[in-house]
Amino acid sequence: HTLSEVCTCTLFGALATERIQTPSLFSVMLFIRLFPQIENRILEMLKITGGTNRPAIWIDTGIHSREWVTQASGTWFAKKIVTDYGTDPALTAILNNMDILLEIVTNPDGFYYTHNSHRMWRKTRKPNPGSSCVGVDLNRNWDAGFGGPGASSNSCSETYRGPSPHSESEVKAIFDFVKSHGNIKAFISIHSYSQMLLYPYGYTTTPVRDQAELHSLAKKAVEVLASLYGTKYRYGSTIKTIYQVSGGSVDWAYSQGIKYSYTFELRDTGFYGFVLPANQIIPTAKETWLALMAIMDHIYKNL
Ligand code: 0X9
Ligand code: ZN
Repeated sequence: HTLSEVCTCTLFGALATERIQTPSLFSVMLFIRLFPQIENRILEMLKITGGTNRPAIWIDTGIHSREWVTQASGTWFAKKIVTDYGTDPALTAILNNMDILLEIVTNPDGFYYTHNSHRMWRKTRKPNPGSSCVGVDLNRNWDAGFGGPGASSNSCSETYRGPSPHSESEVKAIFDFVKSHGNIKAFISIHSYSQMLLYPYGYTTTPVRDQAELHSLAKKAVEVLASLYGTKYRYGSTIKTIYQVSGGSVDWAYSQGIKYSYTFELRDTGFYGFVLPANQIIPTAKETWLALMAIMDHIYKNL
């Protein structure tokens, strides 16, 4: 699976703005890096750029297909970015120096399945050879403590890690992209639910070298998030704050030298869980955006 750059589109022109305002956002959003998966759907990444060869912020949503508020929030972020560029001075400064890369439907086969068969589906939809159980947990398939506790070797498990690191095409595509890009400053993976902001590691209690900075930036981000509606987030390392996770994407990203590697767990804390009511989508996106801006602003000021 190679990544072909179909189009590097600036979003600061009328074309993209127009496209992003159409009602069926998912189908029209651009734009680079397309390749077939098991059900021949494509992966799409929105690259928001105002120049060439810029450092970039990576944001993925929907790696777990049932976490619907994440894909919806990612869509809202895309619109927010193109709307606020040129108006919001902080965002404008960020985008004058950095790209934002948004992969909104990171698990398209799973996402389709949650709409048509099984709302609570989490994994991919690739059949596992020799098993009647389908799919791999894309957040256990990375080369970061792969095979250790905090993931399963059982293909029927919800946290099945897959046969080997980066065995899944959805993961390999991001792996190849991040490696070849070479200048990604932040890797932010957005999940739901739990209301947490997590930094590495998930697979070991050994603190990361940048723990102090990642911790204080997380504190700042959750404070600004709470300032809008009072939504309270816990924050800290994955293993100490949520549970042990091996083969997680942000642990891998950190191992690649991407210091600002964070996982968000959006609303709520379990009352509605994955089936968050629609009237909470925009409030969730708005408060999360404030936290993302705090992180991006910090990165921009420390470039
Ligand atoms: O278990 C997960 O993958 C995440 N929680 S969820 O309920 N959305 O499934 C937490 C992952 C946190 N961390 C890492 N990627 N290390
Ligand atoms: Zn998740």
